[in-house]
Amino acid sequence: MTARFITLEGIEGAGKSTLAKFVLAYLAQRQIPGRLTREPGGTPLAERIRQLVLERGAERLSPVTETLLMFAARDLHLEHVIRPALARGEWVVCDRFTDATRAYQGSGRGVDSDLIESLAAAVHGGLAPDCTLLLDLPVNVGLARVRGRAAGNSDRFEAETQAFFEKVRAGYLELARREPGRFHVIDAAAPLDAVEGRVERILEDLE
Ligand code: T5A
Repeated sequence: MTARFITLEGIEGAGKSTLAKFVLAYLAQRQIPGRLTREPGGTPLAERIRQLVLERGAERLSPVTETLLMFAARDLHLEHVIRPALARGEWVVCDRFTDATRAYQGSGRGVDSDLIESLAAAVHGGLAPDCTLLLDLPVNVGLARVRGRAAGNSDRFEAETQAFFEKVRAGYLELARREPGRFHVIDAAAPLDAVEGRVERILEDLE
């Protein structure tokens, strides 16, 4: 069976991590080798870059610096985890990938899309996800889920304004509109069993 590259995207609290575990369990049940990973992160050094971009430090990160750090982490992740796993025939399930940079740094922060696309071409060339599950939900619902959990310890992104996340959400929906063959937009405000049922049907079609 051909290896697949599946990404999960959406704003904060959409349920990506919860669903990523469901996808892994689905694969395991069918004896399909699966590898769960995330961005930014996925390798020891990329996880250190993750810390840098998420922590609320004293020094401001410009939108361009943020973009470069995301791609630096992605380059490490591709070299040490994603490409080797796909080459071994494993299905890679990745919690966020370049669409997150397009939505957060591009639509959210206003970074030039030409810069983002030229970095994407340099870092992963023709490699793109086979399937992207976009978990879409109203911003206030997603933020209520994560802010309840964070209890005052929100990271640099979680502390952003509602207006920022509205731009990110709109950016994601625009990406999905442009690539309907790759994206599946899922109502993530629905009960978890309904979300899982929808994802199961999508995965059956991918096998
Ligand atoms: N980033 C990342 C960029 O800006 N650019 C990039 O290029 C990349 C790669 C990473 C941050 O980095 C930014 C975006 C992010 O801000 P992260 O930890 O990957 O951070 O992302 P978060 O979105 O912050 O992760 P969260 O854990 O907050 O959200 P998830 O994973 O979407 O949500 P999850 O699964 O943890 O669920 C949240 C809560 O909701 C419940 C869960 O039980 C949990 O309590 N839940 C549901 N409740 C009701 N109904 C459902 N259907 C539910 N699904 C989940």
